[in-house]
Amino acid sequence: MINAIVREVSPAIGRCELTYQEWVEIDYDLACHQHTEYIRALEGLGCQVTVLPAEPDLPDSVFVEDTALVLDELGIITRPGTESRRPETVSVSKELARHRPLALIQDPATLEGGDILRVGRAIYVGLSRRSNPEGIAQLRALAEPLGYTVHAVQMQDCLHLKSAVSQIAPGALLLNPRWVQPEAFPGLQVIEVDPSDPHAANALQVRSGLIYPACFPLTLARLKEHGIAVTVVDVSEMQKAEGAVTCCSLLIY
Ligand code: CIR
Repeated sequence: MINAIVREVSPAIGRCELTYQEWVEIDYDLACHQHTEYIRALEGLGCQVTVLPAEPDLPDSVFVEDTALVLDELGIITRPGTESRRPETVSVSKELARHRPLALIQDPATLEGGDILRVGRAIYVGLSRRSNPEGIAQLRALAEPLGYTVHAVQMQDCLHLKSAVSQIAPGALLLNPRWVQPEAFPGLQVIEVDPSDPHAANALQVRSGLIYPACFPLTLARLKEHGIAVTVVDVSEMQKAEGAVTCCSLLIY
C-alpha cells in the first residue's frame, strides 16, 4: 500500500509564483477537474490518497511535493526558497506526522522537494534558485546517518532538478541534457527527452507504473519503446503554474 498526500487546487492559483514562464490565465475549474483525474491515476496505481483541503491564501499549495521529503525512516519538512510558500508546510507536517517522525530544515537553509531526486539510497539535490548549499548540508546531516548518500547536482535554466530529470523505472532516468548533465547520475540508465519537448522530463513513478503528461507525445513514444507502462494525464493548468506531475503529490511507501 502506498499512501499519497495531495491538496485541492487553491482558488488563488492564478497568483502562483512564476520563474521561467510568462503568466497565462489558468482555468480554475479545469485545473480542479485535472487534479481529480490525477488522483484517479494515483488510485489506479494502488495509492490510498489523502486529500488536504484547499488553501485559499496559498496560491501554489497544490504543489505539495515541495514541502517535504519522505524517507523510509523519516519525514523531512523543507523550507521553501520562496517566502510565499513557507506556510504550506504547516498542514503537510500535521498529515505527514501520522506516518513518519519529522525533522525540519531550518533558516538559513532553503530546500524544495522538487529539487530532490531519490534513487534507492542515493539522494540527488539540485542547486537551483530554491535550494541552497545550506539546505543540502542540513539534508545531508539528517539523511546520511540513516544510510543515504546526498549528492549536490549542478543544473541550469529550469525551476527544479525534477524539471530536468526524474526516475521512470528501476535504475532508469528520463532527462533533459540541456538542463542537467547525465554524468551527474553515474550507473543509471538515461533516456533523453525529445529535443522538442524540454519540459518533458518530469514523470511520476508509482511502483512499476508511471504517471506522465499527455502533451509530450514524442517523449511518450520513447517511454513506450522502452516498454514502460504509462498512465497519461492532462495537467495543462498545472503546467501554466510551472508545475507538473511529481509536484502534486507526496508518496509514502
Ligand atoms: C512555484 O514556483 O513554486 C510553483 N509555481 C511551481 C512549483 C512546482 N513544483 C514542482 O515542480 N515540484
